[in-house]
Amino acid sequence: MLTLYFAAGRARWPAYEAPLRKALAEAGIAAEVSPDCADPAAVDYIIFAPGGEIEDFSPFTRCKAVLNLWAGVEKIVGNPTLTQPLCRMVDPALTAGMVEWVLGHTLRHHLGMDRHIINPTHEWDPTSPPIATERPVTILGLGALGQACAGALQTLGFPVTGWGRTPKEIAGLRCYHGASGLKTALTQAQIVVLLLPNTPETQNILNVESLDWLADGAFVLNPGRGHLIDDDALLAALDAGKLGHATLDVFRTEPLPQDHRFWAHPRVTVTPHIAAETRPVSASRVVVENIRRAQAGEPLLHLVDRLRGY
Ligand code: NDP
Ligand code: OXD
Repeated sequence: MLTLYFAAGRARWPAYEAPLRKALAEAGIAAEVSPDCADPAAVDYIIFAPGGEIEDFSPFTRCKAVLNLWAGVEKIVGNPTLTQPLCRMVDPALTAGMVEWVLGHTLRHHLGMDRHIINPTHEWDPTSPPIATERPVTILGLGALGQACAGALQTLGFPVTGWGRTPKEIAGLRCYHGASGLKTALTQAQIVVLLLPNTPETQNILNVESLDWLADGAFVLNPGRGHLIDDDALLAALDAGKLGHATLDVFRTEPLPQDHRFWAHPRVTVTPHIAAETRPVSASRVVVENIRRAQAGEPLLHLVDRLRGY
């Protein structure tokens, strides 16, 4: 009988209890799963989320893996007490949510929907937007989420360019990588979507210099992490008319402080870190599959590289 410690916050336990037990039963794994932990040395696996119960992992001497419910791991990856393997979340339902958020906000800006939804003077302006094939989109980050969003945007006809750390060949996608590829990937992009993790290398990737490479009037969508953008540079580019709009889901400080300029800026849309949520039913299956793998001596899925930070 395995012992699983649900250290992902008591508030989440009611939503996860039944899906986890069901997924364990379906996988034929005998396990006790609980949000209580009487004996850390008896725990086989930790199901974790930031803001949960654990800061010091050292008493969990028998633990074979820490299974994060979040895709982003910046809040745990540098924890010096964590010596166990760490897996991040790749959840098909979370991915679906991200695709919908990115498609929705891309289409809003692409079609210029605000002009018609907010039209207090009843202006009759029959200007048509370009069609998708005329609107280049660049996605920074070609991981689980970036690739899913790229595929969905391509299906609608957008020419999509992607950028990551390592070289990639993905059908229909122009892929660039590394510092040298960033300028090419961003140059003349009309919409840029940030789906990078927060690591020391990715902080402020959109800054005074790189914002200037975008097409005039470009739109920025950031469902990745707030640290990817130099906020002052973004606001300056909006104020100068270089950018058309920024739709931001993630921020350096969350909740976004009430006095932050993003709230009041007419060309910034704030969404409250809701682009994509881990969903208990599908995420429980992912967690349990990793427990099955670890017990069978098979490689873990979505293992975090602690040195790379994602
Ligand atoms: P992945 O780990 O699958 O992908 C990360 C991508 O970023 C990879 O393509 C990787 O390149 C690239 N990358 C990392 N570091 C660099 C670098 N220094 N230079 C260039 N590219 C780099 O992550 P996911 O796609 O699953 O998630 C991405 C992020 O989305 C998460 O880390 C999280 O911050 C955010 N997120 C936000 C949510 C929300 O609700 N707002 C919900 C879920 C996630 P390579 O492929 O070469 O390794
Ligand atoms: C995540 C997130 O990383 O919700 O999963 O941002």
